[in-house]
Amino acid sequence: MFVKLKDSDTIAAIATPLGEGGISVIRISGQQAFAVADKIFVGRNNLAESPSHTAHFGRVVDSSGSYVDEVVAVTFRAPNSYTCEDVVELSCHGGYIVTQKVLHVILSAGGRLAEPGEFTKRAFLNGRLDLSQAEAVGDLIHSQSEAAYRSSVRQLSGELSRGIKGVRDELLNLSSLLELELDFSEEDVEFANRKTLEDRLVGAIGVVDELLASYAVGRVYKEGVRVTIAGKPNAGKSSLLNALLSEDRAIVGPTPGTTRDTISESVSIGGVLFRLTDTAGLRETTDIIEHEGVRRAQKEAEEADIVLLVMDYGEQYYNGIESMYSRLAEACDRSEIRLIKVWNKIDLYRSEAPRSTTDGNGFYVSALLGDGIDFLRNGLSKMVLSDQFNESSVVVTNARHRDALSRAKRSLGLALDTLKGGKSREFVALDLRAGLNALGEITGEVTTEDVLNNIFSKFCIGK
Ligand SMILES: Nc1nc2c(ncn2[C@@H]2O[C@H](COP(=O)(O)OP(=O)(O)OP(=O)(O)O)[C@@H](O)[C@H]2O)c(=O)[nH]1
Ligand SMILES: [Mg+2]
Repeated sequence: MFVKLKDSDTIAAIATPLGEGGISVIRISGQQAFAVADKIFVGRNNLAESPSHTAHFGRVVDSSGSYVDEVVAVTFRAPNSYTCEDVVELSCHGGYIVTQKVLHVILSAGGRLAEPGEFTKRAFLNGRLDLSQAEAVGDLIHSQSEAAYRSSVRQLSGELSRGIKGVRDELLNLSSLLELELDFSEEDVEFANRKTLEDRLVGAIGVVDELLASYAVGRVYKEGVRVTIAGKPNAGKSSLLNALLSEDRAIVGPTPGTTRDTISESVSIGGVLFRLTDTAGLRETTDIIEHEGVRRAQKEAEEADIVLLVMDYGEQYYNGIESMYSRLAEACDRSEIRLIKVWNKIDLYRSEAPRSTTDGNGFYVSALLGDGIDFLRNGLSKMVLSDQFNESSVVVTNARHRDALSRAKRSLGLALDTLKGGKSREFVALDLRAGLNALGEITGEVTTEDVLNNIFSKFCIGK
């Protein structure tokens, strides 16, 4: 599949966030970038005649020559720019109205307003970035934790691309050997030893498998860990949420049933983003609204990575706690969710509560006073970090990439089966191609306009 460059329009957009600030940057890119900029820029030098990578002080004027703002224009000549096209960046005063005015003047002078992500899309179409790197730019901008930041920087540097390229090159070799054989099929020659072919295919599937497996960690890096706080009414779930967030986010109250809906907040612990959800207490209820709250609580728990089961420490010997725990444990087990017991209100049971803040039976905290909370925080981040791959392994963080890898794995598996079954080489070659194409989708060697639009429409305008 071939994607053509959409057009040769010269595009412009505000590249900095809207609002008040020291400066705002407006970016112009395309064949006419210098011509458009020179129509509105009055300075000592003509920009079109200035060398690349130079800064010029001047004024922006509208078509009637009226003063709009004082700016610094920076020139970038193709291909040495973000988009690989001619680019002029104007730094004007950072204010909502002034920035809009400068942009408006540029658009009147022949620029077109850029679509979301269009600058990065052009960088991709012009070959400066591959698709997974372009996606990393978006991830980098959106990253909300140290882990998300680190994984997007690594992807931007081309780490995933290199991993994919390694397998693709290997498969391309195999594929061309097979296709060569097909060309000579009359003579029934074998260019590649079957066993070697099989081994190399198994090796490639292994690499794809490893990349697929890394998604479990990659998703956590990018989207955070979903933690549901569950437990009986009044156990102190909302208090625990507040303690973990270090703010009074959820309403806490002495009457059971205080929380009726779910409340979610994010917090970064040990560089990893955790999405904490407080839920309504788990019990059978007759109140319709609370009943709905409980239903949502159960649903939240099903979609979590970790469930914190909050229990009043004093209730440990009472009936019901164990059966609630085992019911939840069964459900969590089925869905591979980690269930952690948090015994709360230890301040009320000083004489009997264990001295350590954690043991095999869970964590011991006082959500009210903050005792043991740091320990629980540490425990949560360690749990996730111990799942991590080592720093040097390539991590897949994007669902689109995971999907492409799964399809590649399926096709390569079929190719291997066919090869082992001694069936026709045509089929092996066909499946191998399908696998190659699926891998090519990740880096964008194989792509469609729809896929690109879908990816870049999620970017902001100006990126
Ligand atoms: N002494 C003590 N009281 C606590 C502690 N944690 C919570 N409480 C109190 O227990 C009561 C219930 O706390 P919440 O945080 O609202 O409990 P919840 O589990 O969210 O309750 P529901 O939303 O009704 O299910 C409040 O009066 C809290 O102040 C604690 O560690 N020690
Ligand atoms: Mg509550």
